Amino acid sequence: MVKWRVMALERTYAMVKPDGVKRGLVGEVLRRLEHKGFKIVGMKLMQIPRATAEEHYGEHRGKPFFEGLVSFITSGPVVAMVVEGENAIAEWRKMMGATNPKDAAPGTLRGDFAATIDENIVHGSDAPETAEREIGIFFKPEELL
Ligand code: IDP
Repeated sequence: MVKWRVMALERTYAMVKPDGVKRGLVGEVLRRLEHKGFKIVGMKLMQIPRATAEEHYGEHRGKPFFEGLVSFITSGPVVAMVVEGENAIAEWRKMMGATNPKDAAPGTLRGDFAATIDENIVHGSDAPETAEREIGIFFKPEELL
């Protein structure tokens, strides 16, 4: 039986979190994205305002780690990116590795570089609707080239 794999050209929101920027991992993240063949269509270094962080992580509001998460993500500059490629959403999530670095496979960014769930280096949208929402939070249409 022939199995068809549906490929889709997608855009996802990718971010190097403050710990990744502080630890000098921006180049490593970009290297992996470019080697994978992804196109960077938007990119900026920014300090996320608190209200933006609360909106971005809105689904976690009310959870015990929410305040810590917002404090952490606003604690220093991040590199915000829009990445385009075939199945970019799922592929970038694979490259990141599991949310908890203890479960992240070797060869993934979190598996190779992160130690704790609170500071796990990178972010990536988890679904097409999330990607659209997150890209809209961080980028104006004219910032995507
Ligand atoms: P993701 O970053 O892999 O998409 P999410 O579930 O969206 O994971 O959670 C967002 C971020 O919140 C995670 O990257 C992690 O830093 C933090 N987080 C998620 N769950 C926990 C938890 O149980 N304790 C502490 N931090 C958490």
